[in-house]
Amino acid sequence: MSTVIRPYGDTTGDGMVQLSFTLPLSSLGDDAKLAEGAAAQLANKMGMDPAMVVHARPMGPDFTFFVVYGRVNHLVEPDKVVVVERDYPLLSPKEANAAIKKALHRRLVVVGACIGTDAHTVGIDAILNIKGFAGEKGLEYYREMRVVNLGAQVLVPDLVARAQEEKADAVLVSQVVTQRDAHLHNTSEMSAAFREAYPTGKQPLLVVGGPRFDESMTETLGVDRIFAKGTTPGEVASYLVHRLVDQPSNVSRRSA
Ligand code: B12
Repeated sequence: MSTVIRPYGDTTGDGMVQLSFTLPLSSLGDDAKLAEGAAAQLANKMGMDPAMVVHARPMGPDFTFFVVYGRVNHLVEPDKVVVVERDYPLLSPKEANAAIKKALHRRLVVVGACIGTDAHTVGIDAILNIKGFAGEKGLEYYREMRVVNLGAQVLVPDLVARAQEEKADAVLVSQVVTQRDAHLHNTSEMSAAFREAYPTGKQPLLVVGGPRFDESMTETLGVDRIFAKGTTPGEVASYLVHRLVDQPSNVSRRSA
């Protein structure tokens, strides 16, 4: 039988949630009451009842940031939640190296970059740099991988050209800035450029990552895999081995 749960605030299942947003309204001086009323109205329309404005802070003369606390009646059905599960085994660096050596007889080539105007390199470096992330070494530590990290603000044509020059097996792209869906537009542009530059079925494995990606959007964005926040290098290395070494069709499409 499926279970339902509700948010927890003061007592179990009381439905209390907290919401924050900004409205283009002044809350300075006499404007304060109207601005708070507008915030409560929005929260009411979103299903919060009662909606208590617990914080209102002017953001300059014409904008106000609000925090609203209140009750919602929506039920959460955990059984109906759909998530992208890891569908490959987690390997140690030793296991990954051994699998690559045995199947490819050469090093697996990984080209990484942060594309567009995005200068947030900490995420891609966490995956690629030898020092790694969360206690795991990055892909540079893997003896059987050759990592080319192009850094920040790489233009898509330059990424494609370098991937071709390096004979990349996999291209790893990071996108952290999400303003105006830049991460989605840049990723779609990148995958389209690879489709155009390579013969069908010969392009490198395209992997994208960043904290605000929806992992289920691979088809929409034209990439093979999406990694979201909290990804560790070991997960990425294991995925690359799974796709490029364990699945023979992928090996041949790239070694041609
Ligand atoms: C550090 C930082 C910076 C540094 C970046 C330094 C650097 N060399 O990277 C500096 C100061 C330069 C900076 C600048 C800016 N920043 Co900034 N920055 C941050 C901050 C504080 C931390 C990001 C970070 O390093 N996280 C740690 C890493 C390890 O986490 P991660 O990126 O999520 O990566 C993990 C996963 O997502 C995943 N992953 C990520 N990429 C990839 C790729 C692959 C292939 C894979 C497999 C996995 C993967 O694996 C990683 C490990 O688990 C965030 C806020 C925050 N707390 O997150 C804001 C933030 C990202 N910045 C922001 C903004 C707005 C800016 C600026 C526009 C500010 C400005 N007005 O100038 C500029 C933009 C510069 C530019 N051109 O990109 C916003 C973005 C908002 C949005 N909606 O897009 C944030 C969210 C802050 C905020 N709350 O407003 N920033």
